[in-house]
Amino acid sequence: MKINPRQNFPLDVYYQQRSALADVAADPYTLAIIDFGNRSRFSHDKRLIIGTPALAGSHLLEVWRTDEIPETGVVGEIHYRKTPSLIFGQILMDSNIGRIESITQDAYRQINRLQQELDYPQMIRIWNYLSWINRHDDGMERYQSFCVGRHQAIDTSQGFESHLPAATAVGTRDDKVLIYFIAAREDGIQIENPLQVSAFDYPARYAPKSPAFSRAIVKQWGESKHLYISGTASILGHETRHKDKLLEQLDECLNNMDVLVAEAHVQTELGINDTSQLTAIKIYLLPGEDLEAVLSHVRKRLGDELEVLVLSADICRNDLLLEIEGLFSGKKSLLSR
Ligand code: 3EB
Repeated sequence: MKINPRQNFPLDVYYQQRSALADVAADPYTLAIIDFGNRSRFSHDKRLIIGTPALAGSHLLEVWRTDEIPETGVVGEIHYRKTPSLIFGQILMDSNIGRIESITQDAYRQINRLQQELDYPQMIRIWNYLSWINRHDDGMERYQSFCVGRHQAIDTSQGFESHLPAATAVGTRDDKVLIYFIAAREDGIQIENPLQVSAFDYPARYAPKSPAFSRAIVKQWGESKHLYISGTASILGHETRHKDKLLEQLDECLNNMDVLVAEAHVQTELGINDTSQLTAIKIYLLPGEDLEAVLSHVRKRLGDELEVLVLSADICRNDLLLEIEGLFSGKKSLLSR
């Protein structure tokens, strides 16, 4: 099995057939391999297995590759690989050791310390996979406890809202808290959605401390630009739309993503116009919802060019049936140049 030719950028993200795993894992330039399964765990072959099982796209691996051989290390509970321009880190904690708030606070403090010590101060993109996200502990939904813990741990000095990473926060049905991220020496460009209240400005009823993330980030990696779209839901303003209506929620997510891609293009000359031109999307779908209906609607709307993964997950508001994140890793604009 031949693996894709390397592009000489500080970071390249692409999808590869699962049958190429051995080659990808043996490639010294591989930073990480993202895979999905029943339980969150680290694997010895550079795979990070996320406890949101793949309902569609299970033949694919997401591969992160660099232009310099990364150096591996462990600080506290964080396992990382770094190059001179970026650091990829992952932390896996047991959700039963305490409250989600304190676990989150601990994880984010460790991440923050790592960033300071190794000098990668800019968080670019972060994923949070939380055990039973809709469960109530201490009179609060776990997602809300997560928001409080995160808020306590991050730097909230003047103007911090304009430097927040793109993020995903969804629920698994295992007993883990898994967080992984990419941080850099230099900042990305924040993209917000004019149709949505910025999450960091949400009213307090969604969480006592506001969700600390940007709607999307454009990051320049050498000559290449990436777009990272946060988990995007059927939310207008700050309110959920189309309760209990799966395909209407799907359309609202995709509309929000189209707006973010268009904003990103206007602000950064990204070179793509809408969601169909992204490299890949990950659809987090509530268990029991109609997978085939989602897939056929997505293909009808977006065509066949982009990779579509559908992952089984709980969504942070219990009136949401799905949430979608997006990635553009620069390939198509390069090919069309
Ligand atoms: C939303 O728009 C949906 O708290 O890090 C999406 C992505 C959501 C990230 C987070 C939450 C987070 O509010 C929820």
